[in-house]
Amino acid sequence: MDHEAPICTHIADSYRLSLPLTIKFQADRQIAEPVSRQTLAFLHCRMAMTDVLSAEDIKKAVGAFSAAESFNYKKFFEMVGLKKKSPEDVKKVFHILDKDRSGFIEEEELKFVLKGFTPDGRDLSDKETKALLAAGDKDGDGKIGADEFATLVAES
Ligand SMILES: [Ca+2]
Repeated sequence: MDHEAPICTHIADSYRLSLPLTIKFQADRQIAEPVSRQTLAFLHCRMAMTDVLSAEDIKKAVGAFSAAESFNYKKFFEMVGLKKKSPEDVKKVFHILDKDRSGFIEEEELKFVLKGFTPDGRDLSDKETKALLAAGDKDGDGKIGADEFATLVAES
């Protein structure tokens, strides 16, 4: 990976030969050159949660924890279908939740984790946010990295 590549280039790599997307993008932009890896990385960083998970599962899972202080990440990840997804899909979800593309899900992003799945999702309380951070932050740096997120999902 070259050092100027965006953090999610490794995701785009697996889509480099994704022809329909490439052609559609070129048609939209009326350009002839091949779409760069960076551009594809950008497009895939902008993926919607419903590109990875079913809208119905998301609705059910988010709905199940609509009551204050009821959030249970283990049940949520299972209900939303994330637990049975491939490591690549789990990484895509991680990157969608990493709104500022820092490469980590920070406490502020965790608070809005349900909104990351659907705009209807409620904000987590400070207590729920801290509990989720404590569960996911294995190395104690106060944020959740991609590997920590994968572990959190696997544990659920
Ligand atoms: Ca972040």
